[in-house]
Amino acid sequence: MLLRKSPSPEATIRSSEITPQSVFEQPHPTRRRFLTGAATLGAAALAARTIPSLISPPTTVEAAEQLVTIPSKYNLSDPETPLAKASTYNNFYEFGTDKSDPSHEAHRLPTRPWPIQITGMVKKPQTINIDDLIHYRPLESRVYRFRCVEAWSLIIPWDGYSLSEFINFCQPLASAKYVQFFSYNNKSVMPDEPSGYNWPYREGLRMDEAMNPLTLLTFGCYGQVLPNQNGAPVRVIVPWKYGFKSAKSIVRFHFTDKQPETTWNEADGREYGFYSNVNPNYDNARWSQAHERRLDSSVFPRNIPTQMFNGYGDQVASLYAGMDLKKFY
Ligand SMILES: Nc1nc2c(c(=O)[nH]1)N[C@H]1C(S)=C(S)[C@@H](COP(=O)(O)O)O[C@H]1N2
Ligand SMILES: [Mo]
Repeated sequence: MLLRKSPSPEATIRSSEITPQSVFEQPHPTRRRFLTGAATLGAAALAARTIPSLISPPTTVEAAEQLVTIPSKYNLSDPETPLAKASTYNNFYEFGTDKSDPSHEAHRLPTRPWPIQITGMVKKPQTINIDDLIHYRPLESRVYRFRCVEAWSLIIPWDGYSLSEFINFCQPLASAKYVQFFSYNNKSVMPDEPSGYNWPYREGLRMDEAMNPLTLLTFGCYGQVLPNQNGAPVRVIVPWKYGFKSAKSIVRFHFTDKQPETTWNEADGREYGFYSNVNPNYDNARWSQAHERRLDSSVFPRNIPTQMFNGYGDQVASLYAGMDLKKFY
């Protein structure tokens, strides 16, 4: 096998400590199900990181089972957006442009088998499979602020590990300065994919952004596998940038020395810059970005002041020292 298997979470945290701690810190129904699951599976199954739901992937949120995750130091204490909201109000244009389209259409996405290509400026280009990627490192549950350019925001517990761990596995050459993400693209399961864009969906990060420990290679949310509409079986989450930087359903990681093309920058470079850091002082061509609306079970006005870097300035502002963020928007 190409990927080295992860040490189990028990290597650093005893299984007896994992569940009570995460349930205590993040009480919600999913974690309570996790408790039940852990009791049924037992410590041996947990140690082997058995994830039955990933072998035959669920097609609905209700059917999705939990992932085995360990708590993270990156958690926010803000109240979480209900899963029912986070999984029914989505942007996943390949499945249609209405916010409700992906939750109706994305069940067609075939999430197994799911080969992932590693290409470009790496020591050795190769293809790996999703299950080896999931098992590579213990998954952390990280409650992140997530902010879309259209000014809605959510608080979501994402499950994954730092993208940096995977990039180190890829062994990029020293000359590689960027990593580009390619999403799955297949007209036969995406009949409503709008014309006027160059598919597949592409996004990218500068290497130091990609290596920042906050950038999450994400396999689940709310303690279960990602609903298809949220980017199953693997996506990135870049919490200090607008949502479109967080590419869904990734099939290829490409390393390059040139700033890569991205779908939204190509579609409208005036509105969507390569960097797209959350910035209340810099407006999108059509909207003010100064305030946001927290997506919740009821409709709220756009009355929350947006924070620079989505509130993650302590961890990421240094990446942009000396850069004019109005020029590099
Ligand atoms: N492949 C792909 N990834 C994508 C998109 C898309 O249309 N296609 N939309 C982006 C946008 S605009 C946002 S706001 C987020 C939404 O993620 P969520 O539906 O999990 O909240 O996904 C991003 N990733
Ligand atoms: Mo977005």
